[in-house]
Amino acid sequence: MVTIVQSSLRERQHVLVCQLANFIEEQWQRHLELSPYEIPEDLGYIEGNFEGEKLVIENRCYQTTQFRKLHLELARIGDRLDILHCVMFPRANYDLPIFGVDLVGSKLGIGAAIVDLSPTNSERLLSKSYSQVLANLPPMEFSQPRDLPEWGDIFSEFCLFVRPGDSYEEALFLERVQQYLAIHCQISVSQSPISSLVHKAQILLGQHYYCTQQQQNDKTRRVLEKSLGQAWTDRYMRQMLFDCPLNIENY
Ligand code: BLA
Repeated sequence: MVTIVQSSLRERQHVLVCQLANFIEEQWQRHLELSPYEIPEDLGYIEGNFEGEKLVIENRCYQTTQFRKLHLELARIGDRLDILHCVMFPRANYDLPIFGVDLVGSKLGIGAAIVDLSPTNSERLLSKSYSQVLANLPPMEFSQPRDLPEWGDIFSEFCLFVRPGDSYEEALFLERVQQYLAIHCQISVSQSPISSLVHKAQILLGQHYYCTQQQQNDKTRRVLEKSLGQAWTDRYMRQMLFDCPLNIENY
């Protein structure tokens, strides 16, 4: 049993980042039984500097029966960029989608807000238990929807990617993430583990593909490389953000 301790970084971040971080941890504590997760050495709390601008990264990771890794990352670059990144990686014996959310904010507001429940099974389709509930959520209108990049074929039809136009749309986005996460936590704890080795291998390959595609996000890479250099960024993206061991023992 793990108790989550509040962090200080989020209090200095964009209000939507802070609200979402608090909500994610509250849901994790409420629905899941969290165990500690060992973060690779020196990748938990990071400080970097580039041309006098400070980069701070704070990582929280847990594991549960259903999830090999729950990851919440908060980052701040100088006083110009605020980032929330969260991914829930299921274990190979649970046929569950990957919940992912990314918020990128600047002084001008949140420029990118994306949330999805991404299927990683061989058909790359969400199961009925998910798609029926998600399809029945009340529709939401955003003034500035954004187009997914080329590597974004991993996302589902329910992926929401927008630039929230004002604080009303920020609140609307928060509500959507809350709905996706609550649905995901509820369904995942009611699922039975699978035993078929073939099925597990398919899930593992699906996760591997998800991670390979996410590693192609040049915008994330560029931001990190500027403060922390190319070699470090590569290791961080492969080992911390989107690690995907192909060894079934690690799930
Ligand atoms: C976009 N991610 C971005 C952008 C930046 C980051 C600077 C560009 C913002 C914009 O176009 O307005 C930066 N994101 C980061 C950094 C970290 C981070 C530095 O998480 C971590 C240290 N990204 C994810 C997850 C998803 C995701 C989990 O980490 C989705 C579930 C998506 N981010 C995502 C997408 C884009 C993005 C789709 C837009 C990319 C594009 O338009 O090319």
